[in-house]
Amino acid sequence: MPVALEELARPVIIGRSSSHFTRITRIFAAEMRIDYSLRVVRDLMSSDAGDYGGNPALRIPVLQTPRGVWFGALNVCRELWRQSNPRPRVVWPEDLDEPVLANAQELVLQAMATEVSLIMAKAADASSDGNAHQAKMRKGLLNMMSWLEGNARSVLAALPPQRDLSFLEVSLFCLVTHLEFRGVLPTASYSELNTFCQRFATRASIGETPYRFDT
Ligand SMILES: N[C@@H](CCC(=O)N[C@@H](CS)C(=O)NCC(=O)O)C(=O)O
Repeated sequence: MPVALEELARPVIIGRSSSHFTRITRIFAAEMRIDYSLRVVRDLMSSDAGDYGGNPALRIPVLQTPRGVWFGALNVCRELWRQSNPRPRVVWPEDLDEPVLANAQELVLQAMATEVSLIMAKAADASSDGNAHQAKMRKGLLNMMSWLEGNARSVLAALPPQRDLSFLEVSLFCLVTHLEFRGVLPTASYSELNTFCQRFATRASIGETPYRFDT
């Protein structure tokens, strides 16, 4: 295949190396051994959907493929999985059929979204810390983190043992390490979550996708 066409066929992840939702997709790409290029969105305050690969939500990540564009981390991960060969055994959110597992997934994604809101509010207005809704969001985030810390052991034990990867573990890892990376919350006291992160960080896909601010 000529080089230009090969480049076109290579999927493009539109995102940022400092973004936790983007990192989920980059870990999946690494685990699925999918070669991709990263198109960095430099200004997250842009209100031009074109800067986000056409995503009307003005959010990252987005995946561009010859078949079309995929909005959002879960969609992106599923498409990367569909493109992989062999396909690893992945536990997806809809496979989590026990309350502790399903609730853990809900709280991880909600905590990630709350973190985005807190970071974006601060970026837009450095004096926003005193706002009542910010205080509520921080309280909710602390509540979610203590729930996750208290339930981490049973969550991890309840995951199907015959798996290569789960969306839950990848997103949990990205959440906990991002809180520390962005200085949103100190995480040292979450010993169960830190033990999980240390173990999960031994995967090659983690070393290949460190958080950093794109220059
Ligand atoms: N539902 C989306 C959420 C993605 C999201 O919130 N991404 C953040 C970056 S980590 C973002 O684009 N923030 C821009 C904004 O809040 O305006 C997903 O699952 O991918």
